[in-house]
Amino acid sequence: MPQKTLNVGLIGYKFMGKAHSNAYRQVGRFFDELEVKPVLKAICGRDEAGVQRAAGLMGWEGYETDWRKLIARDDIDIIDIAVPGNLHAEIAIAAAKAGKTILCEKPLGNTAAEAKAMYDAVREAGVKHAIYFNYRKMPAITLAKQLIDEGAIGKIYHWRATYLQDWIVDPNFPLVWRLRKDLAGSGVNGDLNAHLVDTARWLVGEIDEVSSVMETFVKQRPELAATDDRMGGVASDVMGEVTVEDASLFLARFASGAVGTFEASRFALGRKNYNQFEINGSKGSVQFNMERPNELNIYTEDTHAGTFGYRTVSVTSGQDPYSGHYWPTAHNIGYEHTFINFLFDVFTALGKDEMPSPNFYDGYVNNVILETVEKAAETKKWENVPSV
Ligand code: 4PW
Repeated sequence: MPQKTLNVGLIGYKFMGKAHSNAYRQVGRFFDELEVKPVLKAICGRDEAGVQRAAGLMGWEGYETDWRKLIARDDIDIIDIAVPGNLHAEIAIAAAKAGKTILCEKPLGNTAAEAKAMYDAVREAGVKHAIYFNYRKMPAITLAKQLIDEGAIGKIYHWRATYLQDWIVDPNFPLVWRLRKDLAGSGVNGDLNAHLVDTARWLVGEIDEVSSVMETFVKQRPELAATDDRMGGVASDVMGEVTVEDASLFLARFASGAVGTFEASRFALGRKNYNQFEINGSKGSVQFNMERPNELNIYTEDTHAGTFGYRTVSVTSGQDPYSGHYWPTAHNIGYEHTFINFLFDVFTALGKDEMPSPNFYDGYVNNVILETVEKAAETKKWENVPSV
């Protein structure tokens, strides 16, 4: 039985709202040792019929159509922000002033300045905060982190990562919010590189300098007539400007001396959610691909002579991070579990009155790196990542 509960108010009810709602519903069921558990108090969205339907579907006690009203409610402890980036800063700063714990989708801000304002606001208010860099919580990635921390890979030389998708290759795919700078802040840089940057910072360390190239392949698309709760929508017959990049590639030097490559694109036909990285160290390598999320490929030099090569490990056993809370070995888990695991860590931290991780600091540093990547694409020079 939970000893304590915290009431959640979630803003946003489409793709991310669904992922977060599901995680709030599941976390206490699979992680029954949690001492503090979430209550799905209210979900918020502008379209009353849509948000009411989502509330019923996902099991929220009630709904609001104005986020300011949600934040003003005394019975809400946690504000969860799962809306496009243009609203993150305003909502987070208001929630911090109201003394709420804040969980926010990535990227934290649409600009580094917004992210700084958000980080300053939570520190000033003394509230707890976290950012949904959910892939850290994929058991195979957490296992990679453990192996690195134990020294199994040795000194890291290379980080080589791609985040590739292909859902906007069709030039008639409409101008959804992810393709509009005024709403999303950037294209694949904030949407996909943000994840790679977070994983890289977690596994390899801080990034000192970058050089980059960005490209927008399709510069005009049909305006959006109607949106869906995945990543698409219905095209209208009016054309509009694409104001973000379709591809963003960059080279990086890490403070540790390692070097890295990052490639994010939504024009990689055949790659659906190819969030993939390889790390090469002095003693071995690890490789992960989100399209095969339960596996980690591991190479170590201490293998028996004559049997060298990568081994594919099924990261699903009771000894593996998070996995013992779900099913027997090799009864796989997936994308939605990254959010459940994230909330397990968040509620564990809140139960101990500790700051969850990753949090707004990680979000702010991430935004600063992404902005430096944008700058380097413009100057066509190596750019130093400003220290925060
Ligand atoms: O954050 C990213 C999203 O915007 C996700 O990790 C994948 O790409 C899934 O949806 C989009």
